[in-house]
Amino acid sequence: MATKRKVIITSAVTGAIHTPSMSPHLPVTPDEIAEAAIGAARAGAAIVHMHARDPKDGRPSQEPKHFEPILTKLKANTDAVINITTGGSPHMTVEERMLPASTFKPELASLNMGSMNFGLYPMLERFSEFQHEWEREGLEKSRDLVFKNTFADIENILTIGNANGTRFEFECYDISHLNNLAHFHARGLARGPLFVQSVFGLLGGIGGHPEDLMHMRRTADRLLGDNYQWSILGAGKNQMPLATIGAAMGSHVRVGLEDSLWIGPGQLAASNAEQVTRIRTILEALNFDIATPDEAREMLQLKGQNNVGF
Ligand code: KMH
Ligand code: ZN
Repeated sequence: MATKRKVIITSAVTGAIHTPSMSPHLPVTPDEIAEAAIGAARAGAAIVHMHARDPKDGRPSQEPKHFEPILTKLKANTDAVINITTGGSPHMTVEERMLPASTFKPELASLNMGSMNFGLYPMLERFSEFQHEWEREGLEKSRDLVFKNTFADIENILTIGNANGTRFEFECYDISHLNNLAHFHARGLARGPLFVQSVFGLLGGIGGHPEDLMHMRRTADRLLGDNYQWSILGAGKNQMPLATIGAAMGSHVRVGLEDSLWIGPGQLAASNAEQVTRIRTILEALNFDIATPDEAREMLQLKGQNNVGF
């Protein structure tokens, strides 16, 4: 009997790109963030990609004390794979950014594969009213900001992750990032199966055109051969169309309010779960199965949720 391909859905729950004033549905407190992730997992996300915020004013935070209540609640209420960010926010130092993943030793952590411009300031044209001054300031400062991910930074994060048995979601925002990943793979520091999250449509990275996706795919095939599992993250309005094209070509998918606040033109998503349900419906209509957390663990060779540090 023919078997259906299993697609891993990742939901990126709160992130650092969007700010609390941009959507009333963006989770901010530890409890809201955990509930949003649990909802996404129940809707079909095998992986939840986690950032934390300071509940005082919703500012992105990499302080372990802000992650701990979220992680504890998630572990008690879902078997989803927990993926902790090492990207944090581009405004933070790499040392700050690494702290939650090195403290909590998750099954999976994100790893950004190159330094880049990270232009969020165009959002100032769409959002003018902010509850907190840090929101406007952060967007404004992104005109003159380098998201720093040098070879030394990447090597550091890989070394810590490898020692803790943490595997990585390799976030590749451009073709050069695939070259960097192939370099670390050849050195034995990035270990397969490589989970390649190709990111489209962020200002500073590759665009969000289907041709960009094709070019990423061809290049990843050429550089990484059979050593990778491919996933698609389209930012903003690219989210659902690129996930659909990618899935039809063999990819896994990532959705979530971190990467887009929207469910349709001019329509805010009411929750992370709503976006997961939308892509799940599309995937099932394409005759794919949705991978369970344990199936994702097997595909990505993860260490298991009993072997984390929380
Ligand atoms: N929102 C993504 C485009 C990270 O957490 O390491 C960036 C991201 C970075 O996910
Ligand atoms: Zn993230």
